[in-house]
Amino acid sequence: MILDARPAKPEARYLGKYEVVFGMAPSAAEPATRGQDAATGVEARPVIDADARALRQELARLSQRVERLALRKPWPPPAEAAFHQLLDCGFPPATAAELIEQCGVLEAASQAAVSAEWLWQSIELWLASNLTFDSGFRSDQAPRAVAVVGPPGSGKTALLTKIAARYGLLARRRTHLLSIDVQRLAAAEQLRVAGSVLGVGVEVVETPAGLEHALLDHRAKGLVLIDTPGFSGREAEDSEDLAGWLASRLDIEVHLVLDAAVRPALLEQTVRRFARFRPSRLAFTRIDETGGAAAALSLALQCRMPISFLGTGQRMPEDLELASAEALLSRLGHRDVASAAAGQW
Ligand SMILES: Nc1nc2c(ncn2[C@@H]2O[C@H](COP(=O)(O)OP(=O)(O)OP(=O)(O)O)[C@@H](O)[C@H]2O)c(=O)[nH]1
Ligand SMILES: [Mg+2]
Repeated sequence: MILDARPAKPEARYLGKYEVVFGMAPSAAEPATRGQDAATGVEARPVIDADARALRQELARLSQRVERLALRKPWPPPAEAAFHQLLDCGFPPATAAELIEQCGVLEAASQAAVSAEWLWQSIELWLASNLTFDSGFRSDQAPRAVAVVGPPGSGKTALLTKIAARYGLLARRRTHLLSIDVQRLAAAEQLRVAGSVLGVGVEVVETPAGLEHALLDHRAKGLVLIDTPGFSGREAEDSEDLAGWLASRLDIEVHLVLDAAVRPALLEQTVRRFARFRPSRLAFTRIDETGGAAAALSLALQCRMPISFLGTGQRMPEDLELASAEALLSRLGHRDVASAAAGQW
């Protein structure tokens, strides 16, 4: 994964234009030290091979991107300045470069009269028209069943309870909460507490078959919300049944819940890891924390998936927003960055 990527400092420019730090995730390296599975004594080589293959593919993809960046011709000064401001807002270098190249500012930027304001408006316009925002709850035909999936601690349960309050309770829809998180007792307990505060039924099941039965039992409900455990990279096997079942249930809207404060390269990896669940939407939490909007915008651009909700704090249900271009762009902080840099142009 990329740990850091930024334009090289002046004193290191002789080495290259960009400084990129790569790292190997501990999950990929750990089985190699064990060598054998402790329980079975079987060599753990297939896992290592799979991890190494994934790592090689990841490195090849990343080096292509870095090469593209390093080989690019310098742009006219206003476009270069906008590129560096996008980096300052938290966009990864590859996405920032893609934005400058695609949003149509390059030709105009070669004319001396182009203003910083005009450049930013063009970038904003391009972003707004190339991203999709869709919670599934805008129309009267709200989804009947919604599931949240994602890595541990990304804010799934909090998001689900906010949806239950806003689109269940306040919208006067009969709502039921389901959880398939039986290993972590605290997780089910968290949902039970939320259910009792909201006055909404909560049921904890152990298997996808249990979910199937519960959905049948509650078919008369207007909204059924399904919470799932946070699966880390090492738990791919544990999540297989659930992933297969959710992928096959086209009537359930699956939202991949991501912590927007996480490094963009890690978020991209997570999206690939959760592709097996066939999520149809991305929801971003911790947007209230710094740098979240750029990560969310750039990830949605990369994986071309609609953004549904934004978690903007810990209060329930106030800190839930429908995702929109305005909501994310207003949190980029780029106006401040641009006005700070205006003197240089
Ligand atoms: N600041 C902030 N905190 C949030 C937000 N969403 C969730 N949190 C906090 O993040 C922590 C984890 O949230 P959970 O909803 O329990 O996360 P989870 O994905 O269900 O966690 P697991 O079930 O353990 O995988 C809690 O303390 C939440 O209050 C958000 O939008 N902003
Ligand atoms: Mg949870």
